[in-house]
Amino acid sequence: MTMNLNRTAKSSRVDEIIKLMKNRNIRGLTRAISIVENNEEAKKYLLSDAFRRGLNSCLTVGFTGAPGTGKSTLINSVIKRYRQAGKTVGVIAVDPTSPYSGGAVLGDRIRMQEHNPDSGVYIRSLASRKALGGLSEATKFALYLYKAFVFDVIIVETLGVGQDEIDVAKYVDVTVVLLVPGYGDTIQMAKAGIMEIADVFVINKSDRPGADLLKKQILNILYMKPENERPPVVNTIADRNEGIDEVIEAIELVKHRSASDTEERYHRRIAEEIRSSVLSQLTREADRHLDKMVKRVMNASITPIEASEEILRLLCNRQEDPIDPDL
Ligand SMILES: Nc1nc2c(ncn2[C@@H]2O[C@H](COP(=O)(O)OP(=O)(O)O)[C@@H](O)[C@H]2O)c(=O)[nH]1
Ligand SMILES: [Mg+2]
Repeated sequence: MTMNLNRTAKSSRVDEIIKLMKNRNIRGLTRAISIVENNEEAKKYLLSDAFRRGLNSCLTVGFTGAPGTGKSTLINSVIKRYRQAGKTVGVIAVDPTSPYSGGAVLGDRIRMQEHNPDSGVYIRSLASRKALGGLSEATKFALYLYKAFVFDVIIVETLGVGQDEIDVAKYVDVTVVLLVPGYGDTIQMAKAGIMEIADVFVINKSDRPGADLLKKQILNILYMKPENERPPVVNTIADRNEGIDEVIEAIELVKHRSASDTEERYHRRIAEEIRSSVLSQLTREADRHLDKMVKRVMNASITPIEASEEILRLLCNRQEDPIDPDL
């Protein structure tokens, strides 16, 4: 009885959020993101609804680069330009310290600077607590929700360290990589696999010495790519609003480059989503057996490999409706 009541309460809450989202009431988006962040059970209904209704016509752009390269500053300038063109903009800031508000208080995770939702801009930073699947999964889910809410442009600012950048690049249409002169960046990015994910290179802080040299180095590396696949390289001085139109033009150019590429990317993205969903569910299920198995390995009754095989057997036997492999 109690169970049923709970379930009814839960689904009416989900329905209400979905309704708010459909009416483009920002409270719906805010609540949906909180549910996803807290990893509540209701998240799967919200995400499935968001995926069904989400528009692929929203342009999604990731801004990535080491901390301090000027991502937040550049994004602020880009937002202003898009607003001047009458476009709505949603921003997902994975870095909670991003200065999108003059008076931003750390811990106040909903920030709207000179931008606020009534003005067509919504900015939210994601909690950086460790979630299953990492921050990139939270980002991906937030992207679903933003697309369902519908913005003309959706911007993701990543933290600028580690694997998350490369993961996030899979979920956005265009990845903009920021570099600044004088840090030996070319070597760093070659190491981090950044060259592969960049659709546009921005050399920010071009007021500093070495900007031209860095541009030359990047162009040299890109020279090997066919011209129609070569990422544009743009110089900017973000805190003076210089080069912003060129950044937007470069983003548009990449977005419209080739329909077949877009199709292929979409295919890869869906494959990745299915796989990561399968893996995270499997991980969750497998974790339930871990303690028991660790003990058995420590008692020397089985080896870790045998333990993993036994867990897989347990998971397979749980399956109630085996799917016909020929289907
Ligand atoms: N000299 C110079 N400083 C800049 C430029 N763009 C941003 N900054 C400064 O660089 C610092 C880091 O910028 P921020 O946008 O927070 O970097 P993020 O960590 O990549 O988001 C701030 O103090 C900015 O004012 C630029 O083009 N030239
Ligand atoms: Mg920032």
